[in-house]
Amino acid sequence: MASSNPVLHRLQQLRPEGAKAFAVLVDPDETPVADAPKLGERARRQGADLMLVGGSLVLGDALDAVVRGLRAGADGLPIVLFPGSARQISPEADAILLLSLISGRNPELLIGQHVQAAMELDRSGLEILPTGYMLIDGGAPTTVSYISNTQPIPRDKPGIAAATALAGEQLGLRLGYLDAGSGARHAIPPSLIRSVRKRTAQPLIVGGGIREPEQASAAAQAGADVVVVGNALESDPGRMRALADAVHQVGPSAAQASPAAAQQGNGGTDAARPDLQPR
Ligand code: 1GP
Repeated sequence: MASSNPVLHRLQQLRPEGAKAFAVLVDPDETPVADAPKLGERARRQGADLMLVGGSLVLGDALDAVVRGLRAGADGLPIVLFPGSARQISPEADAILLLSLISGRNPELLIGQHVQAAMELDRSGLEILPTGYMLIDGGAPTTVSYISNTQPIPRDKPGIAAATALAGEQLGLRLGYLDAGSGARHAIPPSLIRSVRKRTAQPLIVGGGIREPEQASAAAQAGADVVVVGNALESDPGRMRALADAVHQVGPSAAQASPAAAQQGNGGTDAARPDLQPR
């Protein structure tokens, strides 16, 4: 029987399988609608396992059209909304990260926006992924810390990050997301990821300031189940394959990860790519 929460179900399977996923973040304001199918196709071909769509400040009204375009090109890759506000809901996506900004103390982002969005979300048919969202200091103020009017967790305080993530899990949130913010000067230190990973069982998403395959690999090795890259791909889409491979190589060997993929003759590390397609 098909799971009623297919995306969550697959994300929860990553850790027991020892597999790692690579997510491409798409900012709908930076993506012309006409380019979306090409972008979706590139993500599919170059090793992405899912696409996140959103931004702290989405000013345009092309969200539905961008998601439709991505879907046309991405051919089955899950498309998950990563909203900066209650206005960023599109029933065209598969799922939505319902973010509680648990590193901050801004009630709007802990419950206020959620109340505003609740009825629309209920009607949307989107799979809802309740997520403990934690901003970690990335070395300079980012759009998200400014817009959210919250202070990030200091990058040298892994204990605070671990306790915050654990509190989120105890509150019933299903995913954790450690974010240094888009375009962060420094990615999140592996030691901080490791301490959160040690204290929590929920799937852990990590992003912000990851530009090089070595950084993506370090985040996955430290315990990220999903590694997210946005900015670096906007400026250089050509590096997608290397980033995806770096993440997948941290997972199990190709044959263990996906015998089906190996049989289909997918070359290289594509065989180690987890199957995150909704089913
Ligand atoms: C930001 O985690 C994401 O919310 C990705 O960050 O754009 O810096 O890759 P980058």
